[in-house]
Amino acid sequence: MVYKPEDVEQVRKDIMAILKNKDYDDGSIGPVLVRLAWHSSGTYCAETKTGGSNGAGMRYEKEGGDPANAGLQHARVFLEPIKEKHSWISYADLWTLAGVVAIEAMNGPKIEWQAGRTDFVDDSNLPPRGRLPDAAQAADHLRHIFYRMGFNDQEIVALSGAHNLGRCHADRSGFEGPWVNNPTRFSNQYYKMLLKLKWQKKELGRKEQGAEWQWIARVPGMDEDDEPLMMLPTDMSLTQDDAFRPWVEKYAEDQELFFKDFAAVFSKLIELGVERDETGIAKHDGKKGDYQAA
Ligand code: ZEM
Repeated sequence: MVYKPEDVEQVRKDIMAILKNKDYDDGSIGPVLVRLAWHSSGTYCAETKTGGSNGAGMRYEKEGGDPANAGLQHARVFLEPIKEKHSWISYADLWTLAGVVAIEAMNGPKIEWQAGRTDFVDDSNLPPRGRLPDAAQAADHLRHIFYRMGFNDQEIVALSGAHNLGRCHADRSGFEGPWVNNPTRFSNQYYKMLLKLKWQKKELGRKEQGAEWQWIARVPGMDEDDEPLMMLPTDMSLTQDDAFRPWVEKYAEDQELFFKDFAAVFSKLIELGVERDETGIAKHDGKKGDYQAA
């Protein structure tokens, strides 16, 4: 056993205690913690067995300072007092656990989480930039990125349902606004909104950030002055692709199915590349791998 169960329980409680924050975004740091867990894992390449949550490479500028990770320093700073209090836990374990605890606390499903990641990486063996998805693109790009990690079409649509949570920030990604009306409560609203609302293109003109335009819509009853809901070009591509769309429809209809599939795929995401030895510690031999093959 890597950690004592009662110690992990205490970390979970300490994460729960910092989630509500009235001065931050929509009143919760939960969404940005979920994004931290995802970006720490989403660098994985199944072919070269490089990247993934083991190692916590975002501690280094080369990965942490990647424009794709803009804003995640806030999540890491929020977790720092917990790391200081429980210095035995690795950052790699803490960041993935925080995502899981946040989803559960925001009314989402229970997600299986296992310990054992280590902070073995340093500046010399980080995955290259460019492995995370680019929101300005479409279905082909999503397949290119997520197939590399070992996901299929159904899993891509299920994972995208995390956009029920949180928002885009003009000063981070260049996109702006929340996907749903209550972005701190996990649900299948994202899929419902994708199918139900009348989406219109809005020019953003943030070319240097790769955010030239996005989709916006208002739910009936919303004022012209209210902040509209938004969708990224990649979000909308899920409704425009023949293999993705049936899953959007299923998840919009059946929240229970979405929760079940999301729990499975999120735990698969945070396990990518984490192979444990007989003591439960994640191995990293050979993980220095071929980082040329991004
Ligand atoms: Zn996101 N995501 N994401 N995502 N994401 C953003 C925010 C959040 C994409 C993407 O470009 C963006 C997944 C998949 C994909 C979350 C979770 C997960 C933002 C806004 C962008 C631009 C960042 C900002 O400005 O702060 C793309 C293209 C994806 C491909 C499908 C997956 C998978 C996720 C988890 C399972 C979350 C929770 C947020 C909200 C963060 C926050 O700060 O509120």
